[in-house]
Amino acid sequence: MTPEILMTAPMHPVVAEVLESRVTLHRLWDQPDQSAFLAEVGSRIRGVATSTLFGRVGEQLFDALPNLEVVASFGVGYDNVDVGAAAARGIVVTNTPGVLDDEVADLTVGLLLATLRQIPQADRYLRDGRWLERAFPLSATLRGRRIGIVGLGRIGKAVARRLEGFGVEIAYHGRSQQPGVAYAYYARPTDLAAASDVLIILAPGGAETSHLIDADVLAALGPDGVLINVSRGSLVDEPALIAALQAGTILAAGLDVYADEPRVPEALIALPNTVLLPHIASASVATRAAMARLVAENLIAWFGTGKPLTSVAETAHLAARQSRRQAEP
Ligand code: NAP
Ligand code: 8YV
Repeated sequence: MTPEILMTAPMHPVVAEVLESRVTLHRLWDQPDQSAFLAEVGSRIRGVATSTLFGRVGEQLFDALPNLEVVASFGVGYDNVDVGAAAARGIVVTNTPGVLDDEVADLTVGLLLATLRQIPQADRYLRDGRWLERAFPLSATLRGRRIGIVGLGRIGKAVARRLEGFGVEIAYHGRSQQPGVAYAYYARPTDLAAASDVLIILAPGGAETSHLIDADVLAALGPDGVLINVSRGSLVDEPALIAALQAGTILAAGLDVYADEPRVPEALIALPNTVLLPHIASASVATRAAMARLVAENLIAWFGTGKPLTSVAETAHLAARQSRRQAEP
C-alpha cells in the first residue's frame, strides 16, 4: 500500500518532487482546519517530513499520528524534534548530515574573516561615501590567533581543516577527547575559551548544551576574543553576549543563529562589533537541494527497505531493529 506522508510546513520543492510519485503527500499547512484534518487522516499517516519552520515535532503531533513510523527532518541539527519521545514510541528520526559540511564550513570561515576584518562594516563605509573623508580604521587580525572549536564533529572538523591552511593553532571542546585527533582537548568550555582568541561554536542545540557559552566563558575568552556561532542560538546566553560586547569583555561576534529566530535583539543589531547573518550557513541552491533530496530519500529508503539512510543516533537502534524485521520472510 502506498505510504501516506504528512509534510508539516512548506519545504524545499525537491522534497515533494522526489516523493510525489511514490507516496501520498498531505500538506498540513494547506488545511483550513488542521485539527479536523489530523483527526480524519492521522491514523493513516506513517511518515512525517518536517523542518524548523514547523516548530517542534513532539508528543502533540505524535498523539495525532498513532501509526507514525518515521520523521524525516530537514537539517543536520534536529533539536526541533523531541527524539526522546520519538524513540519511546518506536519512531525513527532522520536528519541530513554530511551533504552540507563543506558549505557550512566555508561560510563559517567567511564569517570569521568578515568579523575580524570588519568586511561588512567596510562595505557599508564605502557605500556611505565615508572613504572620501578618511580611510577605514585598521581592523583586528586572524594572524597569530588561537582557535577553539566547541563541537569538533563533521562540520567542526571541516572548519579545522580549512583553518589549518591559515596557519593558526586549533584546539577543541566536546563531551570527550577524540582518539586520533591531534588538536589540544579541553574538557571545560571555560578552559578552552581561556586558551583561545576565537571561539567557534559547532555543537548541537538542545537542553544539554543550553547556554553552554555563558558570561564566564565570554570573560575567559577575554577582551581580544571573538565569538563565532553557526550552530544554534540556544548554546549562547544571548543577554550575556550582548553585555559582553557592549562592555568590551570580548572584542566582536559573528553570528548566523539566534535564540528566537527570526527575531534578533535590537541591541545586537545596534552593536558595531557584530556581523549578523540570517541563518544562511547551508543556504546555497545546490546544498539546500541536496538536503531536500536526503529528506525524501530517507523516507523512500524506510518504506522500501526498512533501513533509513541517516537515522539520528538516538533512534539508530530502532532503525536497525525495524530493518531486520522487514528483512524477515
Ligand atoms: P556532529 O558531527 O554531530 O558534531 C557535533 C559535535 O558536537 C561533536 O563533535 C560532539 O562531540 C559535540 N557535542 C555534542 N554534544 C555536546 C555537548 N553536550 N557539549 C559539547 N560538545 C558536544 O554535527 P555536525 O554535522 O558537525 O553539525 C553540528 C551542528 O551545527 C548541528 O547540530 C547544527 O545545530 C549546526 N548547523 C547549523 C547550520 C546553520 O545553517 N547555521 C548548518 C548546519 C549545522 P562529542 O560527542 O565528543 O561531545
Ligand atoms: C538548515 C541547519 O538550513 O542543518 C542545520 O542544522 O541549521 C540548516 O542547515 C536549517 O535547519 C533550516 O531548517
